Amino acid sequence: MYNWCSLLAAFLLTQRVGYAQRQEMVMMQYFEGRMSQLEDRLARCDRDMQNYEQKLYDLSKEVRGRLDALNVFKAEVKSQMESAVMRVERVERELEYLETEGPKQPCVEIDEALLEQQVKEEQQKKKVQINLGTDCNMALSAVKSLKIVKRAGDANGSWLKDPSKGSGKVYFFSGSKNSTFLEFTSMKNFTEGNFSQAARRVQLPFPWQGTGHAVYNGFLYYHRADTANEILKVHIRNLTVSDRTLLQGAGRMPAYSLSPHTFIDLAVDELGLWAIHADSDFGGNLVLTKLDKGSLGVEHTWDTPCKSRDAEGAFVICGTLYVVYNSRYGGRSTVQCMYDVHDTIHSEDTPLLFFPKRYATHSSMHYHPKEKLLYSWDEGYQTVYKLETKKKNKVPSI
Ligand SMILES: *[C@@H]1O[C@H](CO)[C@@H](O)[C@H](O)[C@H]1NC(C)=O
Ligand SMILES: *[C@@H]1O[C@H](CO)[C@@H](O)[C@H](O)[C@H]1NC(C)=O
Ligand SMILES: *[C@@H]1O[C@H](CO)[C@@H](O)[C@H](O)[C@H]1NC(C)=O
Ligand SMILES: *[C@@H]1O[C@H](CO)[C@@H](O)[C@H](O)[C@H]1NC(C)=O
Ligand SMILES: CC(=O)N[C@H]1CO[C@H](CO)[C@@H](O)[C@@H]1O
Repeated sequence: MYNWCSLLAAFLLTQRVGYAQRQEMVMMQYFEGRMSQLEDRLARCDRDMQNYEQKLYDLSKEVRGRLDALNVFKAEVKSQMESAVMRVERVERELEYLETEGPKQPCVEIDEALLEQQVKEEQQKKKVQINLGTDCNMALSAVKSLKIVKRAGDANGSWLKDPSKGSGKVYFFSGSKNSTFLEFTSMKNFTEGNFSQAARRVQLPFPWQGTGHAVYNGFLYYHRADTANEILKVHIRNLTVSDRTLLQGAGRMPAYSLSPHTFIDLAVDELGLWAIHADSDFGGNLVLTKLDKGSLGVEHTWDTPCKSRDAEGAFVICGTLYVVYNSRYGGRSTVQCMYDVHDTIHSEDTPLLFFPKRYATHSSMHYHPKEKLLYSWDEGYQTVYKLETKKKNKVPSI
């Protein structure tokens, strides 16, 4: 009984073991099947992936190709637009120049107007002398008319007058670097004279750079070429260097991004001599420095909020810096930033001041404090802007 029982148990056990073995094999087969299915899918996936990558690559190649074509097209359109604008601008200037060359001779009119003004100034001299320094509370209110006085010299350059008493001389700096310049005895000689004969050709002991020169009381102040920031004061008659100074912080970037040759711009106003430069340590903003006319010593320096980016020039009136902006292709110049060292004028409260002409590229602007004129250089044309001023609004400090 016991044996039979154990036999049965053994039989059942082997059955069970056999069953378990079969079960295992089935499972193994099942797993193998799944594995090979998965492997198949993986392989398919791989192929798909490669396909997909290839397609993506082809697509991006095509897109790149089209973008390139588009860029070429864009550049073409842009350059065509630019040259069209430039041509319009040229024709416009030629027309204006021819008009001024006409029988009415407005250049002479200017000269006469200036003479008249000078006579009046002579009469008012005493009054002016009392006012100077103590009561300089003028602000620019408008840039009025434009006169094209002459067409001479390079595309870039500068011309200016000596604003000190009794001098009507005109100084002419063609180009952006040279060691010579021309001196004319009067505006009349400049506009009418035989250009090569009327002028005195002055050869400086050291070359100048940029378009930011200033003349005052028979002295020329200029940025010495091939130095970072050396300013020279040279007596124009005997050509001796009477003073020199280094303008700290200047010379690492152009003062105005649209006039890349000028690193230091000098200006004369009712209060004296100023230097304008852009400082890369100061976000490329303009720095205004008051210099002593006599010794070139720095009297004071102001960091202004005015940017050098897209600026083409600047001038100072009664201690207020006016910065003129334009576009790279020449457009309508606008005073968009001012900085008043007396803190009575604020850019935010002042409307934009537009220049009268539509297309212009100014390589220099020099303010004449007595005449209230801006002597500027517009692609080889010597032009004069008449400025209108008003009394500064006394803003009560809060
Ligand atoms: C300097 O000016 C003279 C004429 O004014 C010109 O002939 C010469 O080429 C100029 N030099 C440079 C370096 O521009
Ligand atoms: C201007 O000067 C040049 C030489 O300096 C001379 O050849 C020319 O004839 C002069 N023109 C006039 C109108 O005097
Ligand atoms: C040049 O002129 C200035 C002003 O008249 C004078 O101070 C200076 O001594 C002169 N220099 C020479 C070398 O003649
Ligand atoms: C004049 O200056 C502009 C930059 O303001 C420059 O692109 C141009 O080449 C200059 N022209 C000459 C003749 O030097
Ligand atoms: C006042 C003066 O110097 N005038 C000069 C103007 O230019 C002519 C030559 O074009 C000279 O002969 C004059 O002397």
